[in-house]
Amino acid sequence: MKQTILITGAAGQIGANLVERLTSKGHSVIATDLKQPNCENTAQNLALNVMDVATLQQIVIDNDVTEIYHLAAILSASGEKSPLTAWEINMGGLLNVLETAKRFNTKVFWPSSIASFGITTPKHNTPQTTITQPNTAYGISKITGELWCEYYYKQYGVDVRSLRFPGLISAKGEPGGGTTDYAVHIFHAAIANQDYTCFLTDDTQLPMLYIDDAMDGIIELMQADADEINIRTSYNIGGLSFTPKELATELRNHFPNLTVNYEPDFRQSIANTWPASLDDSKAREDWNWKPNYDLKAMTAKMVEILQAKEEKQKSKDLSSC
Ligand code: AKB
Repeated sequence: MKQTILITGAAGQIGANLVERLTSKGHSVIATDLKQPNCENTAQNLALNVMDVATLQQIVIDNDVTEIYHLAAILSASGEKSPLTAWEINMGGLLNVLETAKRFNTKVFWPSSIASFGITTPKHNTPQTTITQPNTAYGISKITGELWCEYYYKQYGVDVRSLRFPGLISAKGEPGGGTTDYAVHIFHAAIANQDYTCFLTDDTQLPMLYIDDAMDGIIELMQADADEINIRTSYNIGGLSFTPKELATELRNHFPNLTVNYEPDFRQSIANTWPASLDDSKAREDWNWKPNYDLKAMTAKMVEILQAKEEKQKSKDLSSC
């Protein structure tokens, strides 16, 4: 069924890909971001500060919005630089969206993160329900957000659904301010024939997911019957799990001369508190979650897309000479 969908944070990594996926499915999409985004095939592109609940609600009223995908957030590394701002934006934005959903009966998607876990959480095959004592401001906002989602569902019947995303790898939409961003940056360096300096150690194993799998996960979760959704905090979803060294080795199958140096910075201490891999069996059981990309397939796809983009840019540059 055709939905009227409001996306916040539409210019970000998840947003840019989700706008494309949802418009291609024929939905009417209103793309919003702090600065007016420039997304293609949308009904509207609007500037929206998620802290401004009046404007948020006016957009919902004016357009009869049926679903909100609330993606605007400050990620882990940026959050450690300004913890209180991360808390205000991440929590304030989510509560504004949940209040709006309660008032106007809209369905909500909100991404949580592996940052909801902490150093006391079992690191390997991290269970769905386990110790959640996050060590970052971003993580505190994510685990609290999960509890608010469940609260709004139980108290007010708000149909809010969520996934705990690992690091996302995409050729479109740059990640910004995260700890897993290295896994995208390294591709750009390889394509440009440059050395790459990684801000994590070579053996830091983290869960990751290719963007097409992440998009499938969102769409499948949102399309599932409400009675199949047994978790109203947030579902673990896993796909890949690798170290920078393993990714570099796979990339060398495409770029044999790639050199990677390792200079861990403050992001290392964030990564050290996160899981290495996730148990996503609840998502598999409840709504048939199944990722399609392994490390080899993801790397080949990223290289194919980025090389095609580069070729296109080169011929554009040539024709404008
Ligand atoms: C980050 O690195 O902050 C994000 C995340 C795992 O939530 N990509």
